[in-house]
Amino acid sequence: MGRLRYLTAGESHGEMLVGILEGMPAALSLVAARDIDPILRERQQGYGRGRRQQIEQDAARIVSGVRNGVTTGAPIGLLIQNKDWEHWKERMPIEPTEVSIPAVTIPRPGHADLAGAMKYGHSNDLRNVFERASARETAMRVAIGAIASTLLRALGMESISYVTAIGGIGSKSPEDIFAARERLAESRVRVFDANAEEKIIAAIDRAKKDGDSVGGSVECVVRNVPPGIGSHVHWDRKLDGLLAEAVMSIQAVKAVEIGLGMDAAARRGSETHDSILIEDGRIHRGANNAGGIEGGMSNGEPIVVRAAMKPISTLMRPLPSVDLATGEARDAHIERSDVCAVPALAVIVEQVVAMTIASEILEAFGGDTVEELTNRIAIRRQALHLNPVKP
Ligand code: EPS
Repeated sequence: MGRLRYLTAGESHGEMLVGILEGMPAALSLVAARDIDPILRERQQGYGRGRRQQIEQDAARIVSGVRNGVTTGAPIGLLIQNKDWEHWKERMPIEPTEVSIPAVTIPRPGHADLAGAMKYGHSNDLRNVFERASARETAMRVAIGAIASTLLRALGMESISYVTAIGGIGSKSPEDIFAARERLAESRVRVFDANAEEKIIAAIDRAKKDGDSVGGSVECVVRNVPPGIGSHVHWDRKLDGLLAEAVMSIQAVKAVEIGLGMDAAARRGSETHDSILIEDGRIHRGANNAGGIEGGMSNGEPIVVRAAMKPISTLMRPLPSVDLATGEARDAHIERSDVCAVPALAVIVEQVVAMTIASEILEAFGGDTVEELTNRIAIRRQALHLNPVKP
């Protein structure tokens, strides 16, 4: 369930995205330009993105809940302007208008267009569906997640996210991913493996030339998460379930894995479970196939979450569809879009994972100030320094 709540509002080509984050403790140092905007810029990166990312320079404006660079404990209000709105004012009016607005009536297979039209009665203009369905909304989720990440860092945690495959081309990760972090900043597709990068870029170029798109997969790791967040006692308190929901809710995500994930199905138990070892009174694990979660609770090992993204559904060489205005068979609507947004997905997954973990930390440890939270987490960590059993 968690103690952090948030809401987002806003359309892709509306005036702005709006967010409210409720439940952050007081006394967290928070500066948008330092803690949020660099991550918003990371979300805009990646080879294969469309022209929109050249128009936008996403930056968050904090409008409440922070005073003199420090959280007060009140709800944090956030705004992100859509620069592109300047070009869309006439097509996205809030007030009734006499100006005729061109309608989109041919749904794109894979997009929210058709299902949203059937649900909300928008078959006369699918824009009423896809403006909100657009992954532009993830800019606000990332801004809110960046605040959660700031809290996690203040509590001694660290996260990383990277691309593991695009268009079926896999990228290998080094042994120590945190030490190799710099390599991700140098990569145009957020991979560790420079050979894979070249092949991936060629695949994106080929897809673009063919009027097509590509998907891929990403991985996110958070280390130093205290043990015992989430719970085994009830289905809706399980950390893996909460992470799966948060990550699966990201636009275009079709699968979520924790630790070994799908690979565990083909293994024997002895090859799957992580031995429990003790050294100098400290418990540690032989491996981390569980991805840091056992019984729906964090076990102190790094949390490992993976997600798979389908290829973007707007195709410049469109698939067959139907014009909902006439009932005629037509090619699907074409809208400016990306060929590949998998590097952006990595950033988004990292921030929604941070949001879920921060929320569950607050649920488990309570605390109205960062200091209270820090002290309570320290007590939990102590609990694991077992003394070897003496007769
Ligand atoms: C996005 C902005 C959008 C798309 C993308 C995500 O910009 P525009 O529609 O103006 O080109 O690039 O949205 C989609 C792929 C989609 O299907 O809606 C962003 O900022 O992430």
